Amino acid sequence: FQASRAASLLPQLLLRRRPASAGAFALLARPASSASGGLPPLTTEIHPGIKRGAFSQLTDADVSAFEAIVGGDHVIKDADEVLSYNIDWLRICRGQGQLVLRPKTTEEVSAIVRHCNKRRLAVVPQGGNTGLVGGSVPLFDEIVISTSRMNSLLSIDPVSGVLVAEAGCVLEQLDREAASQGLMMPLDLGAKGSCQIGGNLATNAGGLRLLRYGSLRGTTLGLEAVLPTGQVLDCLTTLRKDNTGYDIKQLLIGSEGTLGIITKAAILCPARPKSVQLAFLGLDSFQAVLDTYRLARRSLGEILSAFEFIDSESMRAVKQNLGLSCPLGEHSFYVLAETSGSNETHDREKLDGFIESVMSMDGCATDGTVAQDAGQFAHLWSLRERIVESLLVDGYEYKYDVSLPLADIYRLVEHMRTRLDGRVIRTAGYGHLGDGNLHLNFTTPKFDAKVLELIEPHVFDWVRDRRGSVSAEHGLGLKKSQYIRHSKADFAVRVMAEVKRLLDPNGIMNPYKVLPDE
Ligand code: FAD
Ligand code: 2HG
Ligand code: ZN
Repeated sequence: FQASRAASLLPQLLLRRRPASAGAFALLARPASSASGGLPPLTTEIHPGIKRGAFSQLTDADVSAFEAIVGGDHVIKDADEVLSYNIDWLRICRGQGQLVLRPKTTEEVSAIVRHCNKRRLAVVPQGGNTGLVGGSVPLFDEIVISTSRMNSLLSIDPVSGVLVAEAGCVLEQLDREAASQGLMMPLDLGAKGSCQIGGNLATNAGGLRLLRYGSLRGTTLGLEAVLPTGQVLDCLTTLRKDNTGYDIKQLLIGSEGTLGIITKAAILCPARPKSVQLAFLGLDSFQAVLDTYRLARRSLGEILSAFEFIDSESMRAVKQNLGLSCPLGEHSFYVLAETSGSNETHDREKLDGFIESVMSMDGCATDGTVAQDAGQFAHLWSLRERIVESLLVDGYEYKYDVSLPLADIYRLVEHMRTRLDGRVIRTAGYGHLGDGNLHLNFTTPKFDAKVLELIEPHVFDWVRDRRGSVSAEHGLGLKKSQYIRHSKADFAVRVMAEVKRLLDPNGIMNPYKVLPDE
């Protein structure tokens, strides 16, 4: 698997073999060697302004009631065991929860929540705990309700492509089950080995192939959830078309655990592609990235399944911090363009045509290679998927996930690079170009309040001024909730608060998240 210069690329294309399937995306573990290895500070120390809501304190009688519902083995009280449920994946939030409940059924979730609502006990729903905005862990003593034991696949219909599963099913496992029926899950992300479908729905996760398969708002046909009062909302239809009244399930999708606990979902799975190809290109300007994307849309059309970009700083992070090798030389930008289709000969002709045009167009890609087997396919994807993990090795990470008009996407990175010059280890920009979604990250050896002051709210203001979104796909959680008005009209936020009050009159469901302080 050699780096191929422009001149040698086309002959190589004629010889390549292609992977039969989309390869395996293993769980991206959080690096143990991260400089932020110790316990993160308590979130309440970082955010002293947030005051505990007027919730009750947990009593022995509450614990006994929970034990009666889920069984003693599924009530975690041991402080060491509870700790991992209090800390987020990025290790920048640490809550003070004392209790974790691990229900098995919707009825158990309902009984727990009913009790909590009656007693005014605050709760946090938690899936795989891979969320990146501090939404999945407590701040104070909220009770964690983990969906991990609710992990049964309920049905897959190979004809309609509808899969029905409990919320705690891990995405990668569902994808394997779907594969056994010639189907695939419509979303894929680096955390697929740990994140759960309930968590994906709660965050409306986007991921690597949204450009092709669309958002979970479109592919979710039905959903069951336990509302903050303990009532079960049964919208678990498997129909493609159902225009009877308001689509209440959409309220739960993307609500980040603040409106209820998703317990089951029906997802429409596309057919698994028979042929998947991956081109990896080196480019020397962001304009070239945009031109290449335009060309990809035109020449690859319906088979284009991902178009991701990586800047040189992000590439340096995976090389330096994880020791991964890049098959191309140094470039300002890299692009992964993937196709998924049903006819290898046809797809291959299209990809060859695309690469030929890209390489011959002045100012477009100057270097490139194509995955020739499943191993190369997985390796090329790991250069993109493992950036998130590699940045953590630097020490402390300041993470932003924004939507912007394509023309502005990289201007923001350049602007911030200048602003933070000399103060950070790196300013890295990468993301889902096809979705207009930039992942902008800054790293320092350890937390630096001055750096944070230079970033926030400046970066959010910059995005607002260009009518972008301050959260493209990770959600608002705890970290971005105060900036919701940068992307939503004041009245829209008031309507959201009314909806929250209607469904959660006591405010017990994931407090302090998503909506700003009153
Ligand atoms: P958690 O982290 O446990 O929870 C996330 C939020 O959802 C919390 O607010 C929680 O309270 C709530 N929640 C969880 N389960 C439920 C439930 N059953 N009912 C109600 N609320 C619930 N995101 C993207 O959009 N695209 C990506 O490409 C992407 N890549 C990632 C790569 C890595 C390596 C990592 C670590 C994260 C990535 N993410 C990405 C972040 C993403 O939000 C999560 O990976 C995933 O969707 C969260 O699922 P989870 O089960 O881990 O949820
Ligand atoms: C990805 O696309 C994830 O890799 C994580 O959404 C992005 O952490 C990030 O910046
Ligand atoms: Zn992403």
